[in-house]
Amino acid sequence: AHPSVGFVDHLERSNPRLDLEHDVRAGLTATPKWLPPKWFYDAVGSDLFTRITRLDEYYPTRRELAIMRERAGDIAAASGADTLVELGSGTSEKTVLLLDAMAAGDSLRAYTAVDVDATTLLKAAGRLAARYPGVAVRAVRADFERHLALLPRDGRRMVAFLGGTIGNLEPAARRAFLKSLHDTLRPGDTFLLGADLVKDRARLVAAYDDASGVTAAFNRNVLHVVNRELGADFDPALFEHVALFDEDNEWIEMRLRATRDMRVRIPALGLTVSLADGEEIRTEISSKFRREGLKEELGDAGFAVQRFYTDPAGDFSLTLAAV
Ligand code: AVJ
Repeated sequence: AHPSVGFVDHLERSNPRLDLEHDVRAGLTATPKWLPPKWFYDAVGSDLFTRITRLDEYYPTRRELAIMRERAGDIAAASGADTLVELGSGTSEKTVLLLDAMAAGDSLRAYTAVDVDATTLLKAAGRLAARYPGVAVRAVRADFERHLALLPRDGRRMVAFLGGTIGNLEPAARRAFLKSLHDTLRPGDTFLLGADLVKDRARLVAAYDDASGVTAAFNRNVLHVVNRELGADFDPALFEHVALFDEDNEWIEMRLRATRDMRVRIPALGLTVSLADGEEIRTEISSKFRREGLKEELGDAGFAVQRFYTDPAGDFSLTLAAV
């Protein structure tokens, strides 16, 4: 990382291996079976996700970037922020667009990147520190569902949560997240939320079941992770990738469907899991939103929508909300 990047680690005493053991035991002994999406993202999974963002069918990344290109100046001005805090920072180009707009308005003083992965974090923060001399760049290793209260509180902050990642949270977890985020902000601070929108079913499903099978590989990768980390003997090739749109909940569900009866041993858990032919493991939900629903959910958490932006096709949204 760049020498001027301050690093704080709130996950120092956490134990990802224990978390994985807990999740896999809970999810694979439940009916129906499930695994949390956070375990997709080892090095291979992160690389597969990058490839997903470049697929023709996967519009969210491209659309969000288009909105940002068009609106970063307006967002920066409307927020009045001098400090950007980005949750799940990744490596994004979108951040640079926002920071450039804040810098152009002479308001940029600090940037804090928040992510669970130290490597991603330090790479991103290092790059930005070099690009914006004089700006205080911090890298905070933290879990956005647990450590919001520990984020640096100085400056007039805009907290950005982009990419549609909020869609991975179930409604109750989403409410809790928005509430605890609101609790840590002060009047004058703002929240910038990227959220995917409800649209034509066929396009939604295609975005999660691309013709070249990259998303299928991404989905099966969670089984490779469980094999490697917990010594399990899943045969990922025996699972079919399933992506469907749940009309009632308005979310995409990804599942892995067993194509025969099987028993899977997971030595680290002293557990053997039986799957029947056709049985599915739910691996992800990705909620799709409507403008009114976003306004209501943000309102319930104490936020007031200040700006709502979409791309020309109305595929994706950015909402700027005041505390
Ligand atoms: C990174 C959570 C925004 O839900 O669209 C992409 C993950 N899963 N394809 C999404 C994902 C399958 C993505 N998010």
